[in-house]
Amino acid sequence: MFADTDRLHIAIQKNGRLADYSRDLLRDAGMRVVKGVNDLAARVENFPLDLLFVRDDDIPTFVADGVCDFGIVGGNVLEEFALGTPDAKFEIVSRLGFGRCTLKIAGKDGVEYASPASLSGKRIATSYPLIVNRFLADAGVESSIVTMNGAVELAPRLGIADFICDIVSTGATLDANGLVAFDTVYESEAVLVRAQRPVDAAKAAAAEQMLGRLEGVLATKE
Ligand code: PRT
Ligand code: ZN
Repeated sequence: MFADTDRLHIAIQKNGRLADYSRDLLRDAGMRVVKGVNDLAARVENFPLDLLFVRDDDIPTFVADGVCDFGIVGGNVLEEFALGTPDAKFEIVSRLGFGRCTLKIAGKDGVEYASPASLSGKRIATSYPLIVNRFLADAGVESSIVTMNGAVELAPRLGIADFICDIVSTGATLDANGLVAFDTVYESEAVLVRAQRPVDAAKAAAAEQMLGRLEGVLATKE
């Protein structure tokens, strides 16, 4: 399927918080998705577009490497990738208004936090070490970052870290773990990201047409 270079390719999350929204956005833009030959990919029957279903973490790589022309991914995931891959060639085309969440510094209820300076010399557990590192550098604070790929909210109780920096939406997870949010590190929502590489005229025209339709859908949701 991906040898078919005449068609546009968009990477979207296979399962998870962005998956349904991403499919709905494409559907609302008039893309009729037909079932794929496998569960990794699907074809749009009325537009030269193929969908690739992947883990959200892989979407920036697919776009930056030019395997896909577009991707829909959380701004937080894209930002972490961009900080680690400064030469990556991509651009954010639109903010999509779903998947909103905030990366927050949190700690045990009762821990003292007045400003980022309170993090000095402390251990911070997070899945977003580069975003946290930038936050600390901007504040001129030195802390040690403990990178965890999941269950970050358990770190203070396990004695692995003094603070965490994790995604918060309702705050229920922090609550359930006896944690309190102290500071905001990054505000996120899903974004449409585009590879920056030359494509032929037909593909470029299809891309513009798709972007026009997506903008139309987004405009009705503002
Ligand atoms: O399988 P795959 O790797 O593709 O998915 P994933 O499990 O890594 O990601 P997924 O589906 O959980 O999240 C995808 C994207 O949704 C994230 O990268 C964010 O951009 C966005 N998003 C929006 C969130 C949340 N809201 C959110 N609440 N991602 C995660 N959470 C977590 C949060 O960390 C907490 O543990 O959900 C839990 C509940 O949050 P509260 O505050 O409502 O309790
Ligand atoms: Zn993921």
